[in-house]
Amino acid sequence: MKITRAKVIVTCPGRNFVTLKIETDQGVYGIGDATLNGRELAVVSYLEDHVVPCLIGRDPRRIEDIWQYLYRGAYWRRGPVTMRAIAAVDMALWDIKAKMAGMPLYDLLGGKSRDRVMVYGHANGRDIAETVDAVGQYIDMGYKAIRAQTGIPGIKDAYGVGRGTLFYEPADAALPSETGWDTRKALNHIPKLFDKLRETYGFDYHLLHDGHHRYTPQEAANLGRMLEPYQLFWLEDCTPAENQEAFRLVRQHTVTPLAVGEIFNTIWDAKDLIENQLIDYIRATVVGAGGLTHLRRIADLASLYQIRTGCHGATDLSPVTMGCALHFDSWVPNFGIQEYMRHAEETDAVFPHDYRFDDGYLICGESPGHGVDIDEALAAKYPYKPAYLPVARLNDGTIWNW
Ligand code: KDG
Ligand code: MG
Repeated sequence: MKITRAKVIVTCPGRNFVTLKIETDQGVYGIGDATLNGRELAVVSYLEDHVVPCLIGRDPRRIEDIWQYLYRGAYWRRGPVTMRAIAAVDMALWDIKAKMAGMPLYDLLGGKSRDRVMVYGHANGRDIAETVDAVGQYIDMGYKAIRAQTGIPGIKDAYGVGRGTLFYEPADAALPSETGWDTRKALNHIPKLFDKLRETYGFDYHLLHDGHHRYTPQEAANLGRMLEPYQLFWLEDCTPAENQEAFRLVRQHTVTPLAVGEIFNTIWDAKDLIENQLIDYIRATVVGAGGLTHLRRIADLASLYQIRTGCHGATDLSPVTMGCALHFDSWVPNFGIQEYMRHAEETDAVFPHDYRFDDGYLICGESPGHGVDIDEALAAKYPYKPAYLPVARLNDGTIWNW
């Protein structure tokens, strides 16, 4: 069996996506996601110029060998561009193998460990009242877990507050827009949001919050401690994790569960966090961390320390990643939760898929492979549109973490 062709498809049905389609001499094809928000065309070039030529003629069944070939063989390891390209190839190859086997992907991974996958939605509002209302709308839709973000008085466009209350799309302009940050104001305001949420909806629902790397370790520890009375499911990305040791300080001061990893590329980004039990949830996902082949390794290491998974699932991760993540979530023994930001209708139309939402859970389909396809004719109707993530600045103009 041989790979005969690999095609990179760029489309913008509501937002940009980069998709890899690998075709074989046996008529079976596989689909992978390679989207890197705000830096899409770098991955397109990496794939078209440096990966696709090396794939033609290879046996697509040798998933592990091809992964190692692209990772070790390039000499230049790791990094978001490299690992997204590898992830796209890996997803497509698992898709091909599962289609050949006539199995849904979760069966090939080892079979289901659960019937359905608990997801969390992203509720936001310009102020506390709007966010409380948005959380209520998620509860009405059946969600058991909701991440709550709110506008903060005196901060221009705080993270997580988008157009409308149930939809969030951070890549919003042809050049990066500028948002603000002020930790003092955030520390004053965020606990009030969770106080109101618990007062309104009680303690039966899981509540989450994303700090989006804005706090220093000491500030994050302070926030974690102030949020303890509200029993969060997790506090996400409370401080940057390039220095994995930073989480020790946060950990020492709060029992609020900690989650991190949406920008991690490999197991090396998480090794110290996991081995020292500095986090409770690892948020790496299929497209970010080198595909299913590598994500499995991260999850297995985490399982030794009772750390559970919580895959990133924002709108910039295409339905292809969501499909793969759901097969992974259905199988992985140490599953925690899955993020689920709904895609625009145009996105769903370009990527026909067999997963479905039911009462706060996503359920992956039974069709062979990962269950997500691409309608190429429809995709061609939505040309690429440059869109950047914003940057954040402090009041004095200093660039801050985003
Ligand atoms: O591309 C960046 C987004 O995926 C990110 O800002 C969303 O933090 C995010 C999340 O947790 O979904
Ligand atoms: Mg996040």
